[in-house]
Amino acid sequence: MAYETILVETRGKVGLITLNRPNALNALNSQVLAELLAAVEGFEKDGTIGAIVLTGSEKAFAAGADIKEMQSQSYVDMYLGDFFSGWEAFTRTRKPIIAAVAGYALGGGCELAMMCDFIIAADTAKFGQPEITLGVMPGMGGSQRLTRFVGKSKAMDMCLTGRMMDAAEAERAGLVSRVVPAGEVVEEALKAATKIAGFSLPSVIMNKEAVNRSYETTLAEGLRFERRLFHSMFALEDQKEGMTAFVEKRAANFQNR
Ligand code: CO8
Repeated sequence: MAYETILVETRGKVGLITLNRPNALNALNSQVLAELLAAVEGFEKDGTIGAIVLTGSEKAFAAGADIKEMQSQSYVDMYLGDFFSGWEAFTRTRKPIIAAVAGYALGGGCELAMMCDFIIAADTAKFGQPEITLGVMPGMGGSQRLTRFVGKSKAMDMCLTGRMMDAAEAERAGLVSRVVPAGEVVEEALKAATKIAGFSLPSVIMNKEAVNRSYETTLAEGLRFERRLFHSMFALEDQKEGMTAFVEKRAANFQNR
């Protein structure tokens, strides 16, 4: 598929997707959604890929959903079209996706970063849910995911005032996992993704599934779920290889089986 709004590359075992609508600060429209989903699906099916990095430009990861696309939509258009519900498919991706965020991650851009498994931020990153300034509210998970990441007080502050959070505040608040100098953010994310892609893929996917489950269930159920997955890992050849390699004091050679 020829893409017009994203760039898609591979770096070893890592799939790299770059949002590429520079004239609109990578605003997310229906075409971006369709192309991004197709690219992610391609990497899901590609047995040589173990992790994915999603990034934007130095100025903007993404400055939100495309306001110009939404501006004249009616309630019925939005409701019958189930506008942007397709983004849910993005969150069903099994391989890990790291967001490498520089510049603006606003509205849907912040929400897209939060749909990834973790966020590595450049020190230039700015996060925000400014929808209130447009007379609306977050519509791709901002009110729900941001609250889980940073707690009620800060999420309320962000959603109700529309103010931006810089990278240092985002790291303090737990929104991002690390902050690196501008210019190094993609390399840092690729390094992390390459490390992940070197592990056993079944174990990577189960780790991701278990952490995500903690958002959806009680502690007791989550612990039971984790234990069941843990037990099942002893059916993996990679468990034998990983533990044998440790005992034999050598590097593990995982076969993803
Ligand atoms: N949508 C469309 N175009 C945009 C967007 C956007 N979100 N953001 C920037 N652009 C365009 C500008 O219109 C401008 O285009 P043009 O040159 O043709 O006028 C170009 O990108 C450059 O932008 P600026 O000139 O504004 O650049 P500045 O450096 O002056 O400002 C800002 C950068 C501060 C990021 C500014 O562009 C801005 O405030 N952008 C809008 C941020 C925003 O409000 N985002 C939230 C959008 S709403 C949303 O995301 C809702 C998600 C849920 C939807 C799901 C529904 C179910």
